[in-house]
Amino acid sequence: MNHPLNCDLFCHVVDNFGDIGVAWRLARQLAHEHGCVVRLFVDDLNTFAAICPQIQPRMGQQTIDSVSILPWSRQQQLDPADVVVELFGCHLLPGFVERIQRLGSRRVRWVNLEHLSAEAWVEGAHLRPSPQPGGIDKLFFFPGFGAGTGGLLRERDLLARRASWERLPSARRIALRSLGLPPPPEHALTVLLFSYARAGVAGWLQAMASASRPTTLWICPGPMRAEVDAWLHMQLGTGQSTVRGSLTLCALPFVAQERFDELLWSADVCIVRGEDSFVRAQWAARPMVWHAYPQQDQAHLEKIDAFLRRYLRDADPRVRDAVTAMSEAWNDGGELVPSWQAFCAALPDIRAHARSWCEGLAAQPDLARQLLQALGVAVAQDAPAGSDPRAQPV
Ligand code: TRH
Repeated sequence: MNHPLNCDLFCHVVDNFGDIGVAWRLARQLAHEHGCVVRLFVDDLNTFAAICPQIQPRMGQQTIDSVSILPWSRQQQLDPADVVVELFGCHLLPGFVERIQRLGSRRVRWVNLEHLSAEAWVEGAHLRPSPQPGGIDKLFFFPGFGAGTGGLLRERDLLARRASWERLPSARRIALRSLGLPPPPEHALTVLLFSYARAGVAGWLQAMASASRPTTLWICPGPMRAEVDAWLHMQLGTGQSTVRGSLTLCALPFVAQERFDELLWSADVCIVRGEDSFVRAQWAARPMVWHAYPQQDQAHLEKIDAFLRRYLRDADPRVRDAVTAMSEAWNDGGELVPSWQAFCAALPDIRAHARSWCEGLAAQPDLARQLLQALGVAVAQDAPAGSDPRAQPV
């Protein structure tokens, strides 16, 4: 065959922004870096519009950034592409599944892209075929942190872009100004807060307000705004800032996903959540606190443990203890102040650790490349500018 690879991506938005956040990143990367013809089927265009403001939720089909975006129901009328990727086990409509089955596995490669976990079992489950009725296999593809997993989403130029941004002294000021935010006071510690609901932050906010070093806290839209408002005894509107002692608090607007990295790069400490912001904080090489998606059966505790064991394997004991204590305190809802103070005291070492972790991760091939390779698609080496990056079905 001599046509660019056609890929269908399917995203069911369960909640929040991570499902579509991951789908949108992968869709763009397949189109831009591998020349794939990508259709992205989404069941919630309103949520999509939050991370991609060009989306018009009332419009049916639309093309943005070389990706065709289609409402979920359109799968009823279309034939499957060469590659069909279900994100996070979302279920395709029966008619579409029947068409995959009719065409067979020589024509359609069917993948379930799973959730990210650092747990060891992932390596055994990655690339396992799951036989489906009709004699076709669905391939389980697991992102992950090591060899034997599908890796992490990382655009080809991401680390170079971050490096140029960091070299530009005015980059942070320009980014903040464009969001209507004042520059932080000189020598302030800057903290980006994008976590799930977490009660009991009053002591932590008070500790930052009473500290000798100024802190600027950028609060992303989400449930933590109410916690902060309760401590402030006022409602901090989007774009507004207020000062309490050494602490400046700013309520951020929701930014387009393309600009989210700049927020992480602007911060000294990133408090992130879920999957995508968690991964981006690692590519930002910033000290971070990860708030894992809370699960009813407490399965997230295993995930946190597995991640910390990997992340801190080569860390010195001070970094290990400080990061572990802060992460546990944030996730289990316990007292934050002692852990936060120890975390801040160890920050230069944690920063150095975050950098070397990021470099180590960057040595593994990125997820989009690994996905195509797992499907037997010939993928160009990191192509020099101007070369033809088109992935083709084999
Ligand atoms: O939003 P999340 O909690 O998403 C998810 C979902 O809960 C999902 O169901 C679950 O499967 C998954 O986590 C584990 O957190 P996450 O993954 O960090 O996704 C947030 C996305 O929103 C990410 O792509 C970054 C983006 N974002 C913006 O584009 N602009 C913003 O201003 C902010 C704060 C985030």
